[in-house]
Amino acid sequence: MARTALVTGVTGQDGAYLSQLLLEKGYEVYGLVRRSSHSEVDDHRLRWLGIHDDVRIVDGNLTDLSSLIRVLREVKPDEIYNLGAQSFVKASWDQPIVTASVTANGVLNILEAARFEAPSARFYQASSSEMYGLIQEPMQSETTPFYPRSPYAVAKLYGHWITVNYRESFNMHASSGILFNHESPLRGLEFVTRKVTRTAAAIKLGLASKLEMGNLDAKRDWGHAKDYVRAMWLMLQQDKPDDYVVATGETHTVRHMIDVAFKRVDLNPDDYLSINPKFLRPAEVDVLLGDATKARNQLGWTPEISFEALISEMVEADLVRLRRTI
Ligand code: GDR
Repeated sequence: MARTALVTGVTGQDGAYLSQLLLEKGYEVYGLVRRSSHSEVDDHRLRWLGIHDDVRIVDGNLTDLSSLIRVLREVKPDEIYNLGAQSFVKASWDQPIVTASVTANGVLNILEAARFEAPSARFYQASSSEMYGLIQEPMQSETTPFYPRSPYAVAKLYGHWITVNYRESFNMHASSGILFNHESPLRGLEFVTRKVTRTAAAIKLGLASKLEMGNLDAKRDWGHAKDYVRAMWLMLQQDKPDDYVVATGETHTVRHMIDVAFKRVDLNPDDYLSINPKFLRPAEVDVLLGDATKARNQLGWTPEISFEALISEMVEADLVRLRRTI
């Protein structure tokens, strides 16, 4: 019998790559989608990967407990991957209550639904390096204290701890993956890497003439989403649930990332770059650098795609997509 997985946030970057991985492994994959009255399912990422006909879409909403109970009763998953969230850090200052409802309380809702309807399902919570915020150690591991710096990060911290608590209280196989930034051609345009690779490609093709940015000095540990979804799956294959940092162990400034992207199209970013304060944040996370030793030792996980290869792939994909529009 094929194993069954339920993926929340299936239309996002990680949902798409994780679904692809699970389908390759022979799973039946169900994707939770919140439907609104005026829109079709936004499955462009699933289409990009050619798996839109293979993922079974089920309607539900992380803020609606009864919808989650219904879905789990129908799907009876062996594994639940909770990737759904309001995931844009900057937007969490504009919509802090929505962020708390989905990104924090949504985790409680799906854990409650799982406790009643699928108590033996294995559960993955998408936790975030943003929880380290104002970093308390130069390299962040599972034992580094948290110091969240945005409504988003505070909400993720709740999601992390309620997952740990349900594991300890109800003996659930619930794991939390503390993933550092991970990117790909399927990254949303609001995030910094994709904004930059898309703009570099657009300038190269004569479709744009400037790049307006926020804080260029911020440093991030950027990996490839395809590598990171493999770590999610590995966590749920372990005998015991646990928490794991997933990171590359390299950090780069936003400025350096811009240089790498523009070099790929033989342009000098200084000819186009300016700072627009509207992209600055009320409180910033200056630097993140992850220590994934535990994931390496216990899961056998190592990232395979380098930072340069990642940015290069993203610029390349944006050139392809934009050329189609000309
Ligand atoms: P982040 O990702 O907040 O780290 O969270 P993002 O790509 O939005 O920002 C990274 C850093 O770049 C700086 N920056 C800009 N960011 C954006 N979006 N736009 C700009 O113009 C810009 N200029 C500078 C930011 O200030 C920041 O320091 C991501 C999300 O995917 C979260 O959901 C996830 O949990 C974490 O990564 C790990």
